[in-house]
Amino acid sequence: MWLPNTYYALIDMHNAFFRSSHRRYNPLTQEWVLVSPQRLKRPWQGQIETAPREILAPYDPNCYLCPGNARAGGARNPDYRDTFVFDNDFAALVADAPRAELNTRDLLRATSARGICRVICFSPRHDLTLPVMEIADIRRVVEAWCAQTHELGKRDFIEYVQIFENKSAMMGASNPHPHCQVWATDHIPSEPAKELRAQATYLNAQQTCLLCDYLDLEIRAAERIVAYNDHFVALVPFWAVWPFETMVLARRHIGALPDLNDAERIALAEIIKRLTRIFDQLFHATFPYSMGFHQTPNDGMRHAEIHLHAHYYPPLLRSATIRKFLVGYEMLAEPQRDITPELAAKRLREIYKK
Ligand code: H2U
Ligand code: ZN
Repeated sequence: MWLPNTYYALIDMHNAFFRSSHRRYNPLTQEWVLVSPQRLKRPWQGQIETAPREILAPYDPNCYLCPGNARAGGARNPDYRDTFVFDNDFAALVADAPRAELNTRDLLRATSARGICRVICFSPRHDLTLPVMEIADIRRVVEAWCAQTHELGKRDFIEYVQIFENKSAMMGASNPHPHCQVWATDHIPSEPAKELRAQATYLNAQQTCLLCDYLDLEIRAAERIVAYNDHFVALVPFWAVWPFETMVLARRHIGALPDLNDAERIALAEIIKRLTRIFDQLFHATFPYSMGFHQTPNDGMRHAEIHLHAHYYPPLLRSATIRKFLVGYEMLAEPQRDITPELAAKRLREIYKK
């Protein structure tokens, strides 16, 4: 079936085209995803399994993130009251790595990588998670993200500050104590670099921002929006790979976390609480994900193309125990999904309404 160029019109998601196998394009990565909605003959009628929530104590004497406890590196945490930031004792990047550039016929290439890795504890409470924290306390976490971005970003050798959170053991988090990581590097890593290239190409061609335009289309279509407030929108992107993948976009065209004004910092805290609550209610369990922000590099260039956003990549598919793996066809050929992004967004949105 041939589809007309839909640049000015919104595409009709109820078209037969979208009920059968098709590919969707991710303009941020310039990659494709295979969507197979016909494989979902009876969506969501299967049994929903629930995993019992782990009951945690507010303080765990064996936790290396709890206040007053010793860490593996030998340091002892202070008796902190809200957020706490420390240098990762097992940093993936070091600031004094030897500098070199190796290249043999463009086939064997290596370059030095220097950086600073930190851990941010969200709360002194071992048993809290973002969805149950107060908005005022999540706002302190937002402040820590802004402050770390600013502080590490202004170091002369740092070009990019990546903030990310691995939530739950399924995603590789080493500890349930609420925390995230910051890796600041002397280079722009591959994922943000890919997105920056695509955003710059779009800006050059259209003279407008890719994500401003995308957000405008999504607000008008309304089919993939999960939650919103005055300053942020959470949506399942048209090109989502993970079943309940979500993006949080700033409504204003800003590039970096420190650019957020007071109202936006509160709004970011609010939408994070709302989205993570929706996630936890979906399968009545702690919802695992990896999330992180993409923001302006600190390489001294202007970067008018970058629009601040967060990606949430959750692996769960049908229940708290059934997860999606990117294997087989996805490793060898292209990512694939069954449930459409529209259906995923509807399920998430309806949880909020309840
Ligand atoms: P993850 O849960 O996402 O793995 O983050 C925890 C980080 O905490 C991890 O990178 C660090 C690990 O290196 N860590 C310390 O810095 N000190 C410790 O005592 C244990 C863990
Ligand atoms: Zn703890």
